[in-house]
Amino acid sequence: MALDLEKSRKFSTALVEGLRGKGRVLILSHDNPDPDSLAAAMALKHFITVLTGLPCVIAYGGMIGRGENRVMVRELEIDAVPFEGLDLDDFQVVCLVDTQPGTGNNPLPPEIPVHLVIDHHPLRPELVQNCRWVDIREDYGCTATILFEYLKAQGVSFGTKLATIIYYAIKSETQELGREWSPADREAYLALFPMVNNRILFKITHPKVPRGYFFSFSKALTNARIHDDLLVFNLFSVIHPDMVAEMADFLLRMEGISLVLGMGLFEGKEIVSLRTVSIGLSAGELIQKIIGELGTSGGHGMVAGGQIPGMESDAAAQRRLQKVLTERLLAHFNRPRRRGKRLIPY
Ligand SMILES: [Mn+2]
Repeated sequence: MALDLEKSRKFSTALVEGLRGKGRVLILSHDNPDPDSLAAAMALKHFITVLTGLPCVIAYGGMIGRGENRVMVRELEIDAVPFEGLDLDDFQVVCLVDTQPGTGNNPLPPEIPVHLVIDHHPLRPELVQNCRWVDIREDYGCTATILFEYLKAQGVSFGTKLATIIYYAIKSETQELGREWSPADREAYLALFPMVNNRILFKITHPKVPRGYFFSFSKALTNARIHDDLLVFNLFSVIHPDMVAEMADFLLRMEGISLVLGMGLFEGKEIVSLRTVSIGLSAGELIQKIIGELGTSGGHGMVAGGQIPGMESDAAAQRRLQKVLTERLLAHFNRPRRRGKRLIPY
């Protein structure tokens, strides 16, 4: 058995008992939420609503930008609201899914107490020491899989929409069980498959995208520099923050490239993305080394991201930052400090 139903039953039973009689619940995903964090939030909301009757609000920082995710939210009726504008005094319970307090990738001010954390990113003990319930499983490919376990362990039934949400989360987060998946993710994926609305799933995986999307492709290609098996690209300004990660995945397809570092500016914040196919390299640790004191970052083995606040929008500042990040990357691998070859020659 891959699913750890015993652990999930114990944890979720204690959670339900502790929540009884409390007031409104806030469920927060990470900034610019991806399908995994939205699915985990929706599943947690369903779980709490069914078992305790407490009202829940799902909120996020940043924006939902990627075409697939926008279709997912619309077609599967994900009722998440922007964090901005919420009054935190309205909530008695605060939950974080797919993120941890104070990591820099969620909108919660550090002084606000967090009661529940469910995540699969590397545990940062100092950040969760004051939280009452913590379930962090670093060996899981998806946070949504942990929530699937709670629903199963407690015998909570759910419909085709939530099944499709969790299924798509596992599909996209693990690239169809190809990247950083665990046996539990696989079991959840297979169990959900018969319940999925495949007509909606097709709409999600084939979204229409704005014209600006193709500008990003063009910029990613023309601004990419290759240092042997490393590729660095700079999108300068982007139409939404998820664009950087999407282009990083795209460029990682190139033969001979084992690692991609990308960056792009959105609303004064530099969004940095790192992708690698090298097993054994920790992308999460490497990005912390590269971004260092400039901002915040984190991630898993093959996928990581970071953000640098207060960036100037002019091209010169962008090039300076690109130089700094590239030099740190090259230094980590003991490579010579060169400008790198262009991906597309003039
Ligand atoms: Mn995740």
